[in-house]
Amino acid sequence: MIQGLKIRCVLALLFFLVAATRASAAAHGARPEEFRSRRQAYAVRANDGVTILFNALEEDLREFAADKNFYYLTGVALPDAILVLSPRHPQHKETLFIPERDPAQEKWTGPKLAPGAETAQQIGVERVLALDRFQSELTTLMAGQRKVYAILPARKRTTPPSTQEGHVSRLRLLFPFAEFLNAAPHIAHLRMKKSEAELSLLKRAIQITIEAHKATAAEVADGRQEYEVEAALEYEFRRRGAARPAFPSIVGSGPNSVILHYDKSARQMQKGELVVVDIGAEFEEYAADVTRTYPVGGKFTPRQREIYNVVRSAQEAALKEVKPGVAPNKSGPIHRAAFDYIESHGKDLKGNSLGQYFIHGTSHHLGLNVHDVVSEPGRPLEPGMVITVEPGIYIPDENLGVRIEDVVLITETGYELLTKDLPRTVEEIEKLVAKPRRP
Ligand SMILES: [Mn+2]
Repeated sequence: MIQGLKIRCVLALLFFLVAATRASAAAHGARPEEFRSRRQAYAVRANDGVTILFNALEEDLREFAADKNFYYLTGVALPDAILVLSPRHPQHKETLFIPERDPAQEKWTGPKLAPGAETAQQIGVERVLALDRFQSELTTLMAGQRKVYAILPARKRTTPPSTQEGHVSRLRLLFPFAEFLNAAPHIAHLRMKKSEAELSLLKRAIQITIEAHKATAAEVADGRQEYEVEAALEYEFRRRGAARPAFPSIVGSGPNSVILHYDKSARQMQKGELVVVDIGAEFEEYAADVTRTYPVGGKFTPRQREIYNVVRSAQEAALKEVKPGVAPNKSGPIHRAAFDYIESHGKDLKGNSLGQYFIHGTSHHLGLNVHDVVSEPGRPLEPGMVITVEPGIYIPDENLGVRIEDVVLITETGYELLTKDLPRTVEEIEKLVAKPRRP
């Protein structure tokens, strides 16, 4: 009996260890093998050249964050790192270049990964070499190749050039005879469909955002400042494990409720106003994006209720159109349904229809970026894609703005509402705001 018990204990311990390991792998989302398979899937699309990706970050970022394309293919956010994919090279298909460790610097900023086999093993990349070998190795990896895939600037050039542009111009000098092609749409093509591991991170970011909405709605009170609501929301993000807000939080009351991207949060709220709260937590690089509109003081006026319900029904009409095969852009049926509903219900103070006050699109993709990448405009939805559905009406003459934004995962037959745990009806919203708030 004792022996058996011991074995059972050992088995239980083993099981626990296995479970714990799996849990921690799950907690960190995708494992190295998944990042490797993403690189392989990418290389199939861009197999006629060498891809060079910089983990390039722009100066205006508050803290170091990953370049999302770079992160998507590597799972690491290492400053100054460069990934080279060379599918046609006889030996080396993937090489990551990272800076050598700097013990003096590490006293300030903590230990870093070192170039070498150990790091390669750990992150699952074939080779990890020191950054100062980049130029000489690249010449070898490029041998016989004419095409270079890199992230080419999407919009017109900025002055001074972005970090990414600077890197790419130096590459052009290095390989004056190469043909430069854009890697971005190929990575975007893959990024648009989320894997199970990605969905678990995205759902976590969304759940944190929902909890923040619920915990903070009661802060929307007469005489309070918008920044108090913002602070409470971001406190809830961080204490639930989010790294940061995925974008500047929008808390816009009264006249600010009609400004789509108002992010100053510097106004005192007054009873009888509406507040648009458009927020998203970032969890392990994945962004949520969920909007609710709350009445200050806890009661919608009859007019606010009327407009709110037009937006809510427009959202329902839009959701009915969400399924594989439709384009989620402004010319597709999702936006059309939302717009048509708004255009045909309710009036402004002059008796005009309300379509003119719905000035943005209904949907965007959501993922590593809050407005996630698209490989080509109007690409139809497929199972595994994640989009927002967010109609709104903004009437400046009435200081009346309403936006309701939810997130859906496209399934084989339609969609799954990922934000179902956050109330949307007038009555539920009023109840949330009326909850006792912290002193
Ligand atoms: Mn949005």
